[in-house]
Formats: sequence, C-alpha cells, structure tokens
Amino acid sequence: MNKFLFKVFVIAALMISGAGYSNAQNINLIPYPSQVDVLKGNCVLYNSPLFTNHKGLSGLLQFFNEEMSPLQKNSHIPKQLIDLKILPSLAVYGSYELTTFENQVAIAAPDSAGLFNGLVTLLQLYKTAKPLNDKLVLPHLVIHDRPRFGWRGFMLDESRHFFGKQTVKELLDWMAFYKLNRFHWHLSDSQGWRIEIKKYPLLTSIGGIGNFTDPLASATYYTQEDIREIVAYAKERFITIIPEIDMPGHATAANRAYPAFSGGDAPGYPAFTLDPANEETYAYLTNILKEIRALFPSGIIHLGGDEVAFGIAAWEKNPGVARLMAADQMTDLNQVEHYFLRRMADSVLKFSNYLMCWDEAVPADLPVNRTYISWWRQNHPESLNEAISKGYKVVLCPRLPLYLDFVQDSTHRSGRKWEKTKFNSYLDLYHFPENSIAADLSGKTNILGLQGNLWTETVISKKRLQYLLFPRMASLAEAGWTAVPAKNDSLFNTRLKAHLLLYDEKNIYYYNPFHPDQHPEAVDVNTEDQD
Ligand code: TNX
Repeated sequence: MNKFLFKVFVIAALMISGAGYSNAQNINLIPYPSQVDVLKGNCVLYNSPLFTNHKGLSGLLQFFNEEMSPLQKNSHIPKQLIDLKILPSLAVYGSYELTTFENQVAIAAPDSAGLFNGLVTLLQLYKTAKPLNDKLVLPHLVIHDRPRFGWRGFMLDESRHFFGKQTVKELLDWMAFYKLNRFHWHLSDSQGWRIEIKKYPLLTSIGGIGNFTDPLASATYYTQEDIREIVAYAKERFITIIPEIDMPGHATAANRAYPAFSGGDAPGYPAFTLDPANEETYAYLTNILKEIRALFPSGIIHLGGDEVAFGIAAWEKNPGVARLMAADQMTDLNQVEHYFLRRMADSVLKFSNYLMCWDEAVPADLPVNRTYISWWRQNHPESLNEAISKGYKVVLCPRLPLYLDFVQDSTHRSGRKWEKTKFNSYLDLYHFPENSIAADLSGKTNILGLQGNLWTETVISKKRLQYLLFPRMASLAEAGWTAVPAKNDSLFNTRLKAHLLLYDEKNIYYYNPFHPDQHPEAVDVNTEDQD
C-alpha cells in the first residue's frame, strides 16, 4: 500500500470508528445530523434550563426549557448560559452548527429556525444522556447539520374523529422534537366540520355533530380562539400550520348545516359535494376561507379536491350543472370539477399567498406558481410526473409508505392495507423516498418535501393514535431530514431503542418493533374484513 492510500485508509478507519464511537457514546439523535464529530474530552452541563444574554433570542429557548423542567429535580441548580449566534454565511435555511465543550454550548445558524433546530438537537442529547448529580456529561461534539427537505410534514384528520387541543399540542411537541415543521390540519370532511366560522355558525353547531363511528356524537370543534392558541403554540416550535377545508367533495357535514349549497345525492354518498353550478356556493366558500386566512399566518390554504368522483354522479341530475356545461362548452363532469377548483383558486388567491390541493387537481390547470400539490396516489405515478412537468411544487405523501392509518405489521388487524397485503412498516417510512418512484425526483427543486398523513376513520382513542404514530414519526423525521449516506437501518434501530425509553417516560402507547408484544395492537375498530 503506498503512503497516500495508507492515509486514506487511516482517515476512513477513523471516520468509521468515529461513527461507532458516536453510538457507543449515546449520540441518539433522530433525525441523524449531516456530520457529527466526536472530539477528545467531555462537556459537563447542568441538567437545567437555558438562558441567553441575547434578549431577542430568548423566546427560542421556551420549548427547550418547558421540556427540561420536569427533568429538573433540584430547583437550586443554576440555569445554563448558551451561546446563540446568527451567522448569515451558513446558507441553508434551518441548518446549524452545534458545539459542546468544557461546560459550554454554542449554536450558530443562519436564521432562528436553524438555532431552534440546534436547540432541539441539544434537547435530545440532554434527554438521552444519564444525569449524574444534576450534571450531564456529554462528549465534546461538533455537529454540522442541515435538512434534506424543507417541508417535513404531518397531517392529522380531525373530522373523522376529534382529538382536541391537548392532544394536538402534544403532537406539536413531538413534531418539534423530531424537527417536523409543517402541520397539515384536515378540519373538514363528510363526518364533521371542526372549525368555528363566525359568519356561518351552523357549520359547527350542526356540522360539528357526529364522527365516523357515531353520527350523533355531540358537536366537537375548535373555536377561533382555540385556533389562535394552537397557531401560536406551533409558531413557538417553528411549525407552520396548513388548514384544509375539503371541497368540492367530502363536504357532507357542511351540507348538513347549509343544504342550499349541496351538489345533491349520489348512490352511497349523500350530499357529498358542493354545488358547482350555484354562484352563491362560491361566495359562501370564499367568505369561509377569508376567516380561515385570518387565522392562519402560513398563507397556504388547502382546498382538498380529492375523490370528488365518489359523489359526482349527483351532478348528472343537477339541472344547474347541465346549464353550466352548455354555457361553458364542457363535455364531461370532470371538467366541471376542474372549473370549480379554478373558480375557487381565483377567489382564494386574492387573499391567500398559496393554495394547495390533492393530486386529482393536477389536470385542473390551477396557477402553477401559487399552487402546491399533495401527491398521495402512489398508484398514479403519472399524476406526480404531470405535476412536476407542469411545474407545480409537490409535497410527497403517497399512501405507500406514508399513510399512518395503514397498519405497520402483517399481524395487525385494525387499519388499512393496500391490496389486502401491503402495509407501512416503520422501516418502509424510513426508506422513503429511495424506495419509491419519487426516488429520482427527490433532488429536484419542485419537490418541497414529504409528509405522513394520519386519517382517523379507525382511530377513536388516544391510545390508538399513539400506537399508529410511534415510532413511525421518528422514521418520518429521519426520512425528511437526513441525507441518504447517513441513513442506516442498524444505526437507526440503535438510536430508536433509546427513543422508545423516552416514549415510556411520557406514557406513550407505542408499537415496539423490537418487542411487538410489549404493547399489543391498540384496536378501536376491527377492520380485518374491510379494505
Ligand atoms: C383517502 S387521502 C382519502 C381520505 C381517507 C383516506 C384513508 C385523501 C386525499 N383522501 O379521505 O381518509 O384515503 O386512507
């Protein structure tokens, strides 16, 4: 071996042993950072909240300190000073550098999102380290980190079942803990309308009644005050909320409240759509969305647009639709569906920066620069390709492997499977998008990122909600953040085992892939014989 090769060999060996050392030293970070250098020596810190002398940055510490306070058994131990620096030279939004040394910690980032991400990394180091007499001994570390995708999302359906403020806040905490930064909130569907609209109070008093398993359950919904509180809570955690008001399908609950705007009944789908031929429908929906816009600073409104086909047969019997088609020379109902979406886009984009739709809307020719597409139909790859080639920005959330209402093991009896056998294991999520047709697209700028979606037809209890989400939220996090070369099943498993202990501490009812019997499947609804 010549000298040069020998050097390369030694450096490679050092790097590999460095990675091994990281794990041995409990660097149980999820998502794993781009680069972790473990240097000689330790960093000894107090097991206590942080403070900074930068007045403008102290708000960033709130999440960290709230998470730390239950761990602090002794109230006399001093707060720990942290050195936070904004360094605009570090280019990627959300990236950071974290150094732990002697008894100090420093985080530098180009923006406050990056500082927050660095603090979350520190929080994970704290939580997975063993305190010794109120002190934490961490290795001397230098971490350079940057996200793979800008959009690292999670969607919760609160129409099918309603979970409420406390649960949503807990989920936002976990999202922040895992550097997930987009919360897509499915607030309306056929089974219930969940957000107060002042101009149309029946949407909640009547539309809020019922859920997927009990159509007579008393009305549940968020008041506008609740929404503001949750939006502020999310903001402290650097999470942007994208509200969804599903239209023109999945609208039965809204139509129960205001039947004048219903598109009519289709077999098996009563009052499923909104009426595309009634001019007043557009004014009504625009008024609703104006109130929504005022509540959500994200400036992105998701209009749904999915599965309209389920209820579209009703439009065949609607004389208004026939007139509309004749007047606009439309030849099929699909064109009417697209006309509806374009009309809504026109009015929404007057007051909202962006709109978002499920991928059925790709052929509708919505404004490309101001529409984001959620690609969910993994069985329609052509829809993703069409979205990309038309220039839409896309969030990847294909059912396989990103739907969290799908079961995570072949033996599970409750939840969805695809074609009776396919399900979404925690490793299937972990390997996204490399294991999908989106693999080649992931470097493209059109891909905003990815998102896991929890539909809640089969989820009534918090126990089951947790069972479906944990540990798959950890997989989702690493899929969204960690660059491919740093993804590794066995190292992920090691780190995940340390995170399962954190779930135990918080009494989370999770699926343990290493000991499936630890928590038997949480079953609210047995779906064994259904699709
Ligand atoms: C399809 S995903 C739906 C939802 C269901 C989900 C169940 C999407 C845009 N529409 O309405 O809840 O499947 O997996």
